[in-house]
Amino acid sequence: MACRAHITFLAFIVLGLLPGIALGAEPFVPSWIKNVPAAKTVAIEIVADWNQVERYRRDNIRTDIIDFNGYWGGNLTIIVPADWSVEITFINGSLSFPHSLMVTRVYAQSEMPVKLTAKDAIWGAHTDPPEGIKYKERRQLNFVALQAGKYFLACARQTHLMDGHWIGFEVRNNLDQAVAVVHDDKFPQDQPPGRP
Ligand SMILES: [Cu+2]
Repeated sequence: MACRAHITFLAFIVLGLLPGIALGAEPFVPSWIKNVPAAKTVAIEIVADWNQVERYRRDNIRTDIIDFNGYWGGNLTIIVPADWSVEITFINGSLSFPHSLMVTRVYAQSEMPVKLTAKDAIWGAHTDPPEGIKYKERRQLNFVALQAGKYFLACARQTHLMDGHWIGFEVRNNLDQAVAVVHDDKFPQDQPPGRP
């Protein structure tokens, strides 16, 4: 009897720990997402090559990873409520390359176009010009998240989509605020974390 109670107790401990174990996949609201539920609006700030700057600062080394707020290749997904207005401030933080931002459909790696063009933009949502803006330039990208579903936020510069310059974007019904989810299985542990 004492043994069974002990096992039950252990089971409670294990169950209690599970949310902690899964913490990396928990939705969270990072500092760069500001929700205004009363206005059904979310303001999002995205810096291209945020981590390139961070890597230079830490190690003075160059990497081939191009990112949005330190995330790339779908290792982060931004999820916004359906019908909300999305106001993205896009800033190019790259010392090396022009970058842009575009809402697109989901692409498997094998079907990614060599280069995205304006007609690939869902709801016409892309920064101008699609070829990219220069270091420290910024653009405002405003659109309404009209249709629930899964999308990409991708860079339309040259081969950047194929090179991993994209993150997940999802529009979801019955969600009370915009959140982000980090996919730890796609995030190498030797890389510095993304923008908190
Ligand atoms: Cu890019």
